[in-house]
Amino acid sequence: MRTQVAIVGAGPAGLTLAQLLHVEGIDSVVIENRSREYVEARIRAGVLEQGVVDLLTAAGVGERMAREGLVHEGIELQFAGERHRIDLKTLTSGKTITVYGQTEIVKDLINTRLASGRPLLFEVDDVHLDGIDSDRPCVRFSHQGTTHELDCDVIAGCDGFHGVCRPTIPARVLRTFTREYPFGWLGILANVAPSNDELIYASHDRGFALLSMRSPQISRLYVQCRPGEDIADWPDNRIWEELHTRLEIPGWTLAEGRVLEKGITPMRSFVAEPMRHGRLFLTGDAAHIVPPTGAKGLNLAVRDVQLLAEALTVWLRHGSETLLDAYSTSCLRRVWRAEHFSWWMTTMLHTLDDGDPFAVRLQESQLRYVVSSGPAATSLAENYVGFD
Ligand code: RFL
Ligand code: PHB
Repeated sequence: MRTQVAIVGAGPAGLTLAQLLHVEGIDSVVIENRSREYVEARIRAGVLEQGVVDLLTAAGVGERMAREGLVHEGIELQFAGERHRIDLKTLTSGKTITVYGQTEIVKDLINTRLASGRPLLFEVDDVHLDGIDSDRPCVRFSHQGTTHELDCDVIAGCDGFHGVCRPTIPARVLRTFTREYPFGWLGILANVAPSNDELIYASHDRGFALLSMRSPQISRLYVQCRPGEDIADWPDNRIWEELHTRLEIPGWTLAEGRVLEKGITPMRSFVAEPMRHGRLFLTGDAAHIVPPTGAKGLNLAVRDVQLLAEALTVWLRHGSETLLDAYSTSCLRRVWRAEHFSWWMTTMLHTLDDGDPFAVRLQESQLRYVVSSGPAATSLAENYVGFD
């Protein structure tokens, strides 16, 4: 087998890259180690920056998103029992965010890919990269009992944090930066209309809570928990009790519904530099992780592949490597902005394990500053809606 771009991983990064390349008439093969059903059911992100919505729309995958996505013009920050609206649209000269599940984006991208007739292989095994230091890289894998060698011009490592691409880069050239947080998020999907029109990020002395949504009928809710907790210790009534305590304010109650899905996510920050080695280009979670508090992970993944698709198009058409050479540096600039913003939102909103009273007062002061100072609110807003 031979292609121009071998894409490892059919998450948002790999599938979006495949579509952007297809629009430019560039060949790719996408290989994914999980099943289509698994990939389409994995509940994760929900908030899209406007620039990401615009990119997906321009790439021809925005039709259902335009119909079903919920455009939000603001978010709410809650602390000390009071809610404060951050008017994203006004503070950013008209930018908004769209609430549309990652599962739905992935389904739309898979349908579009299959309709294009270009290859997308699920349930591949034994993926190995060869020759990333040479100009003849190759991906070996097995699929339905047959082993394959996929020769290509470049490999896009879009295989997430636990993938095989990043570990292929020699340790001596890769520098990694990590921060583990002493808490996790327990998330549920519930069959109930969202109790609020906009997202609520709540700081509470029992821990952070977030009200989000997937549609006018489905709520997505999170509570801060301890890292590595067993989900079995969280029966539904315990989750609802914490959500009521942390989210409710006088005159506002949280409606309950049947829990459709629940899971615990650890919280970490991680960056690998550089995002390129030879003919291997890392994208999305394969290169960086942010804690979900800033809603940046999926957005960063799409922004990476936007740059990569542009760089590959110029190189494959005209032979110029300038953009490819700039890829890692250009991505990392945006990545570190998002890393800082996500860390800042996380430390401002979560209860820290040691309950250090000095840190608690600093958090309160920071929250009051954000909701009472125009420039501070604008800083949050411009980071939240994303930079173009
Ligand atoms: P993915 O989605 O992990 O996809 C990688 C794909 O590669 C496959 N794979 C392999 N394929 C072939 N061979 C191998 N050896 C392979 N190893 C792995 C995997 O099966 C998978 O299909 O990475 P990608 O594409 O970079 O996308 C990143 C996003 O998924 C991630 O950043 C976001 O979900 C993070 N995130 C959020 N991001 C936002 O922008 N806004 C949000 O509101 C938001 N909320 C969240 C989140 C992530 C969460 N969790 C569960 C981590 C909320 C949560 C709870
Ligand atoms: C979500 O809807 O899953 C969501 C929303 C905002 C976040 C993280 C997750 O910051």
